[in-house]
Amino acid sequence: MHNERVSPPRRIAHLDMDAFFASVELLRYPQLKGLPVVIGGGRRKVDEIVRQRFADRPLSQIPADAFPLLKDYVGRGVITTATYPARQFGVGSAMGMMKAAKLCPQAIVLPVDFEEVRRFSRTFKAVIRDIAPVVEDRGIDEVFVDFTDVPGGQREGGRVLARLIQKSIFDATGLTCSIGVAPNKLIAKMASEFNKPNGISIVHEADVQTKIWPLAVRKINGIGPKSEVKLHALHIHTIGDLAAQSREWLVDNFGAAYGAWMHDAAWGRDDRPVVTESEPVSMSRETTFERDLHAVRDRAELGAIFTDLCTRVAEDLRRKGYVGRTIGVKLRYDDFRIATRDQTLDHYTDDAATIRRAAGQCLKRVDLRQKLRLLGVRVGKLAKAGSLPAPEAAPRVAAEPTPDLFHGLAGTQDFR
Ligand code: TTP
Ligand code: MG
Ligand code: MG
Repeated sequence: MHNERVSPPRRIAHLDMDAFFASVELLRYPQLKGLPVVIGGGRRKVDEIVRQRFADRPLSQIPADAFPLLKDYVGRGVITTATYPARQFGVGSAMGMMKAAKLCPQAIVLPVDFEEVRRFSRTFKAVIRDIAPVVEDRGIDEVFVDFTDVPGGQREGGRVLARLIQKSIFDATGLTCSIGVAPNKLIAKMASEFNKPNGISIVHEADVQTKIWPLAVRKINGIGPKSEVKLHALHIHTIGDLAAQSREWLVDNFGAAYGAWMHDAAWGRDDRPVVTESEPVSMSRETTFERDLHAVRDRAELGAIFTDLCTRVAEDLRRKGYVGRTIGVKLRYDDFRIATRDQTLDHYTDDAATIRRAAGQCLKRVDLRQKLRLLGVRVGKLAKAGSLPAPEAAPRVAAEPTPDLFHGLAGTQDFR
């Protein structure tokens, strides 16, 4: 046949920003480049003091030795991320700050600036969309991009386009990222980590044995800590070990769907398309307290935090243009047990008072005798704010007081 069209092979990129929250801070404080810096602690108070002390000069002129250090940190915060120089000391995401201080006492501690981080997140994604339109949002600092039909997207397996995107993001923001380009999302996601930071990694189907099989099973996005434990118990450690098992055996041990998926994943098979507009399923805010709090003895403090969480979820909804119908709470007790409760309303809302009232009702259904470490508020069953017929769109609640547990603060006067 003379007019048979051969479609180009699928080339999917996964792009992930390098040490994202920390890198955003380094744009503000370039004098800290090359130093170990960790993001954590949660409040801007610390560096506000530094800023006030040096109010006479630009931020970039504040001496590096004026910033707070990890060794002086006292509290229960965890590290959100760390610069690559800090990672050399074994410090990284999710590690307790006091523990990290033992590994790298000289690291500088900065709080996260969510507004700034979100601003850069939007900017780098817009830069990518200008170059390659098929982009799937995968969170604050990462995306999948379909290179297949983008002009130049096939050159050198995608390396040429990846380089262009890297350079364009750097020119627009001063931030670096790492990109993996592969036949599918599953492999691209792993590949973007191969040459971090500021790296590009190209993987072809024929490279699966050499580049993917030596990796730990946990590197497959979708194999979590529980499955890892079970696989280890079965003497399966690498992806290659997994690929060596028959599909039937995996199905017997892990169930029809998961077992078959694991087998495909180990062989690098994944047909999922890059989905351009992914709608969020829910929005939530949660906070871990500086010290454990008790529902009665710390009523005022808990109530204030609770109100603040509801207010912030409501702000998130409005900023992103969503309304939701299921309101939920999440608690973590001092022994780390988690409790969640939710309630579905008969209308959609993005109203802080409505959310607080429903969340307050959920709280009544959990045991509050034990001290709490964490409190969270979630709004689910989302819909686009403009997409609903009139009666569905939320009636705002009347200004009647809200009876609930932290009653010292209940009521609408809490809303500023
Ligand atoms: P990651 O992309 O996982 O990490 P990173 O960008 O800091 O570093 P890397 O170069 O290895 O990609 O996460 C992106 C941001 O998300 C990170 O900067 C901070 C935030 N984050 C958390 O808030 N909590 C977490 O547990 C993790 C892992 C990240
Ligand atoms: Mg990242
Ligand atoms: Mg990431």
